[in-house]
Amino acid sequence: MEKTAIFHRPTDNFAYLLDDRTLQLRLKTKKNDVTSVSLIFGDPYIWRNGEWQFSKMPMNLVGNDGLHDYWETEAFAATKRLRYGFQLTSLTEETIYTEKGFFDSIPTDSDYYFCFPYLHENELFQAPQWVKGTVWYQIFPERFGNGNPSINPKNTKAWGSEPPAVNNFFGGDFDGVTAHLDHLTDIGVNGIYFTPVFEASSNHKYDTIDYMEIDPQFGDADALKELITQCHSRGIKVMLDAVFNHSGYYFPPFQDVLKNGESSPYKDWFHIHSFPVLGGEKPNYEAFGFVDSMPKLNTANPEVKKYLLEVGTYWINEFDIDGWRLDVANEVDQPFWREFRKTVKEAKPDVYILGEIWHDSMPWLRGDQFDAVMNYPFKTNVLNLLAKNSINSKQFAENMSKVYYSYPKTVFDFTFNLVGSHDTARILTECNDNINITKQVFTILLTFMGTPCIYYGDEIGLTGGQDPGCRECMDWDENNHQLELKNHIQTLIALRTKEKLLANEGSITFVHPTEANGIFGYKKHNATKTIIVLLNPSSDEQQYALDRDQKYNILYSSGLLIEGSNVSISTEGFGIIEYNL
Ligand code: ARE
Repeated sequence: MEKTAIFHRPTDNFAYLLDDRTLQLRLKTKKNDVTSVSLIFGDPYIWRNGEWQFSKMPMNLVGNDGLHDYWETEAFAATKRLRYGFQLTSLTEETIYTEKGFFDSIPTDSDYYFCFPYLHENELFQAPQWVKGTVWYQIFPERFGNGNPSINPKNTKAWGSEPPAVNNFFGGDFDGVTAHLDHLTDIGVNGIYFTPVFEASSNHKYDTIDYMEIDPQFGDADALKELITQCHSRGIKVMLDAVFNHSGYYFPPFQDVLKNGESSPYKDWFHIHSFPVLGGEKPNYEAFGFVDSMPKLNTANPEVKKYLLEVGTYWINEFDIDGWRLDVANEVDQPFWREFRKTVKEAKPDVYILGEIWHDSMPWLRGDQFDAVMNYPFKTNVLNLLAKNSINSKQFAENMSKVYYSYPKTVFDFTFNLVGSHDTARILTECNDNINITKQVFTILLTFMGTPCIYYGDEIGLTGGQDPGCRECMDWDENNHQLELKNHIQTLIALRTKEKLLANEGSITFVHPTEANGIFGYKKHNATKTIIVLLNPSSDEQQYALDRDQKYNILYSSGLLIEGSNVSISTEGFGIIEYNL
């Protein structure tokens, strides 16, 4: 047995509450090494005749990431206290794994074991429940709809008359969004995530001038209130973007520092290395990257903190927004986010907090900071397989498993999945304009665990490369829409809305392909049924054997045929199949 590969820790993705008496436990072992695992567990204080009293139960092998197997079980802690260890068996060996190391026989003293001292209900990871039923739609407001030309910024170009550039403006605004809410209802989305809307000089508005004001090119407070009211009456939630890592160059406190140098009362609002303050390619102050027009805010400074926390509650209290997306979230100090969470949840207990983090985000998802992060590893994996062909479906299943098992299930249920955004090339462009492959991508996005987000225009087949190419004007001429893609997305959203297992109910296990680029997918299951999502990424027709003796019902498919228990899927096809009816 490869003991160096065996790992558990009584926290994070390895041990977490499902409710106040149930702990989900995971163990990692070398792939194909251990043949069975049992959990040894009990209350540390229950002893008889000088021996600790424990129970034993088998753990399930639930997945693998190519290097490791993952074992899982749910331990019921009647007294809310738990000590536990693992009994592992391989073809040649048996061992007991505890906090104190490996043993040949079961230690009889509870002190040896992993310790989960007490299951406190308030330590259960809790994100707003409504998010589970949400399909987000991301809007870059400068480019969605121009509903009020009278507030166009200077030099506004005719809508869509030229490609999006770093500095051009097309006059998108709130009225333009309000006017097109039917489009959102028609697709079936029920949440809007707006990139920044506060006063700023650029077209993307990530360079805030005033966090308490709407940018005049988007409208006034009444226009935003009207938009939010109309969204709410249609059951659409609204999330705004909080850019707290840095301000814009024209943020008055930064201008004051530029003007008054060391004597500015705002000098500690930023991270200034020396005076006079100098911008350029390597500014002498901290910034977002080295972008001198985005000076980094000192979020540990009590005055900055107070100001930004007020911003956090102001838009909730005055505009009734439902969520905050936090820009460059991992470069802001975590104590600040802890206070942010407390403050905004006091203002609105079910407000949603989404961090923008592209990497492993466990530290921010322990219940005291964010409800979710933007799942860019999901996007990378889906695109590497289907669009770029840089991994095969076996690696896809392994990579996805690795991401999935690196979070508690309770956290992953809320992950924010995306396949493109204002920071990436458009999905259809990534898929070389291949509609079938783009349909496969959306099949995964809209049936996977987590909350999906569609970037405006992707549903009608807009194209474009990296920023700024991916920020073109929404095309409102239906003759230009890719209806096949739009219908596909509508169908999947409708299916997801009707069938909760396709959204975030139940559990997921991955279908690992038998061949390098064979059929892959995942099963979503609860106590009564299983739904299996299968995709063929290869350039040949492929077969997959369903479990025998089941009655199958195809919910939605393309290029799929079932004969007996054998599924054939043509190239670029997919299937969503339900069984155990
Ligand atoms: C502008 C131009 C670009 C040019 C850039 C450099 O448009 O063409 O390349 O300047 O000078 C905003 C605007 C951008 C703007 C940028 C700077 O939207 O258009 O770029 O400001 O002025 C990392 C961060 C992540 C960040 C991305 C972009 O971790 O937080 O980079 N995303 C947010 C927003 C952006 C926004 C900003 C931050 C700044 O969503 O829209 O940009 O407020 C990896 C790394 C990630 C990295 C990612 C992308 O995989 O792991 O950490 O994200 O690549 O680069």
